[in-house]
Amino acid sequence: MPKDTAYSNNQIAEKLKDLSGWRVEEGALVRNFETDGWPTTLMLVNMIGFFAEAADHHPDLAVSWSKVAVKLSTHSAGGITEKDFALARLVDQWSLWRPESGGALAGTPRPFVKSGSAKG
Ligand code: H2B
Repeated sequence: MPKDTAYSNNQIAEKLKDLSGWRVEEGALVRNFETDGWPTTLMLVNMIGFFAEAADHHPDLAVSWSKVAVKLSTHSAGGITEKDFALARLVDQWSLWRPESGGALAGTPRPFVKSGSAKG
């Protein structure tokens, strides 16, 4: 399957099994995050923005004080493609990353970024 071809609903449902936290809404892959406030929200937005630009694939972001909603679709394909799944995996991997416990890095004591509810 070329990476620019939109997946069928069945293919998307199958691939979502390996990507918990994401859902399909209005033809896009969507995930919500919650943060401990505006500074963390902006850090998260910038991190996603960095990957998006490096990848040349850009999500829609809905940003409020302690919430970031990430919406991924491939405009040129008119649907959800492997590009969207690839970027979703990157966002998941790094937005929820924390240092391993017992390692050299203590990790922030703040709530920082966590998975948000589907209601936004
Ligand atoms: N992002 C998304 N989400 N869909 C696209 O079709 C798309 C994109 N196209 N980022 C890219 C940029 C294209 O416009 C450039 C020229 O590569």
